Amino acid sequence: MKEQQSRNNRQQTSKEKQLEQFTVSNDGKPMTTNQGVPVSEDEHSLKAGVRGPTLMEDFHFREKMTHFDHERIPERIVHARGFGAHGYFQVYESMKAYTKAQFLQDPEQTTPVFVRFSTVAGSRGSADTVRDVRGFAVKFYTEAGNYDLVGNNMPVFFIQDAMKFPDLVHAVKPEPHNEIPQAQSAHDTFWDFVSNNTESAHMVMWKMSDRSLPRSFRMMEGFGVHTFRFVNDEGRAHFVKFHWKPVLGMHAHVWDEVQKLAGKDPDYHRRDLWDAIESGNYPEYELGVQLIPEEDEFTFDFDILDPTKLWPEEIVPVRIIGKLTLNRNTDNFFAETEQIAFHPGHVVPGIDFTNDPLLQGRLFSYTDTQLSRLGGPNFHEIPINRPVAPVHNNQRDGMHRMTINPGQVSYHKNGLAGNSPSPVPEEEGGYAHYTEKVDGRKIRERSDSFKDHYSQASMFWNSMSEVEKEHIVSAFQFELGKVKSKDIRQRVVDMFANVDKELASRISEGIGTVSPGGQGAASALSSPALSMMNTVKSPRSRKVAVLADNGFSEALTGVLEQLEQSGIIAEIVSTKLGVISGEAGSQLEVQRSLLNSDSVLFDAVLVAGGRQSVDELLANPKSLDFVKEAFQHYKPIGAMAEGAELLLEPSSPGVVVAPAEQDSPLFAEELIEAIAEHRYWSRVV
Ligand code: HDD
Repeated sequence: MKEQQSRNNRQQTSKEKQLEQFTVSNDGKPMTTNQGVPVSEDEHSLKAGVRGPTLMEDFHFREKMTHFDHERIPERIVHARGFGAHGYFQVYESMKAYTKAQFLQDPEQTTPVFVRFSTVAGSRGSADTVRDVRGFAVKFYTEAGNYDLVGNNMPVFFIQDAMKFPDLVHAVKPEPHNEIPQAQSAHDTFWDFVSNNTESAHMVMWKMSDRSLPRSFRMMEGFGVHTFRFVNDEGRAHFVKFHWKPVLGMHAHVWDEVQKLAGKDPDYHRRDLWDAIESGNYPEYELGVQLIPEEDEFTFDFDILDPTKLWPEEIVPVRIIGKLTLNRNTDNFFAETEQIAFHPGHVVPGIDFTNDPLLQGRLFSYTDTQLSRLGGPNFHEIPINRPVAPVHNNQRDGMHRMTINPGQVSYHKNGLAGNSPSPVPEEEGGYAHYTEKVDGRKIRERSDSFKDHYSQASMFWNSMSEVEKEHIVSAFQFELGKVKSKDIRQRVVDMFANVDKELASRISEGIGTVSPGGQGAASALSSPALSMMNTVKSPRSRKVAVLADNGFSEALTGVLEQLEQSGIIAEIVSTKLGVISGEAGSQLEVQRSLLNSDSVLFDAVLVAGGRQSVDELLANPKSLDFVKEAFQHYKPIGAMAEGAELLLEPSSPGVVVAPAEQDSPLFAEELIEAIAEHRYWSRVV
């Protein structure tokens, strides 16, 4: 509702205006066939007699059924499950010195965007919270054409050459003979691939880390991964890496929690994004760039074009240059989120490629896949894919062509149409590729500078806090514990001894392998920016379950007000749906019953005081489980007065107790602080 109002109040972006031309509402309209013929009846097929067969001439039935029969299109080969939203991007300061990209020049200008977040391995109907990399794909509808930044929530990748992408994907997807397991890498073929392709070591460390278990799409980083080029209007280039930094900070779930969430709410992440936007909690991410002048290409002890390497932020600082805000949900999931087609090759003047062999291969794959997914070469005409910049060329025909190009001429050069459409010189905005000098023999080989597979994997491990290390070890143990082949398990453990001996022996302890050989840590480097512990903390839009029942203490109302003021979303959870009354008669609407709720759906729990309310809750074992599980997932817990009777460990870190009612404003403040903290890892569970 809030969102609907703000949609109407604010100015539409150029993309929204364009989409509006294709938006058709059925509200209050008479029903027609696809030919516009009014339909008089829509429940019965046309039959020869009420008990007779359906007639061939029933065009309405045939049309309705034919359309239905063809409603599905192939899902994306990877990143099949995703969720998107509209928004806008604004640069903080002109980047003219580095790039002529039109949308990065003017802080006054806003550029419409569409963002699609995704998991990688699972199919369209799989759960949101599985352990996986998350896609973070942004389409900027700039005035100089569409620019797609098709990234992930991790800054490196499993492989160095696109030639191996089909192999990687075949290995991680469900095994082909029985299509098991869904949306998981915890199986033999994935780990067989890893142990035979050691370039994956660094990315596997990220995948086994908490980065794979984001609390929300709104609370994860994004990365362009590859090294791209910024080119300015003097033709000077800088190597550039792109970062998205969430304003709410980076936060993760715990493993036990995501597994439960996959059953309790498989739509957890998409629901979170949808609800946040509907309630005006617009997700925000700052855009950061790391820049390296061309002349410094070879001054690092890693190859800056290797996609299994990041540029440590402590060596090449991230410069924050703008902000992305997501402020509108889709009107139709299929038309927008499913049909959007991203491509790393959709670049605009001022942004160019490098010779990263993974990027080079991607430049082929993305258009190619849309041909079968979206049914032909005209997918750029689907409303969500249309640039807001005008499109004029001599391309014609093809499946589902929508544009009507009048006139006799569809070739270049021509004399009949004054040689139009005419190419645009570079000085006037035409895209001209960066004139990098390239020289070499044709060869199927990898550069020697790509051969260090372990240093940065070690750096990642060295940069983790003890808690994060513990999570990584148990992730490896979980995944490898599901691998049937003992040989594969052993190979993986031996491989990761090259990252860190302690890591490998800790993994080994849990999975029946022998303590590893290998050379030990490949690097002593560390990069504090890689740890999720050093992130922004905010209570905004965190969800708190308020356990209460009839007879709750009236102090609750004031606490709820304070929570709301700090942007926290409190939901009343009780034994039954309906309305509950406080000790002095105030009333609260119950949003969820204990039956259809669970602590994994919340960031924190607050138990209200009041003798009668607490007795009702104590009589229901689900409420005790609720609090216990939140405790085991390290979540902040608050309890008011008698509410503390539901706590097992009232004096643990992150457990805030209000012994007396007059303390409630202070209690609320402490609770809000605890909620911002996210998790209390020092708690013994
Ligand atoms: Fe990819 C989809 C990200 C390597 C081939 N990829 C896809 C999406 C994201 C990424 C976010 C989903 C886009 C959407 O929401 O529609 N991919 C990456 C990143 C990579 C990467 C960050 C490494 C740095 N991808 C990669 C390689 C290839 C592909 C090396 C093949 C050579 N990716 C595809 C694809 C997909 C795709 C098969 C499936 C659906 C689509 O493109 O539109 O073409």
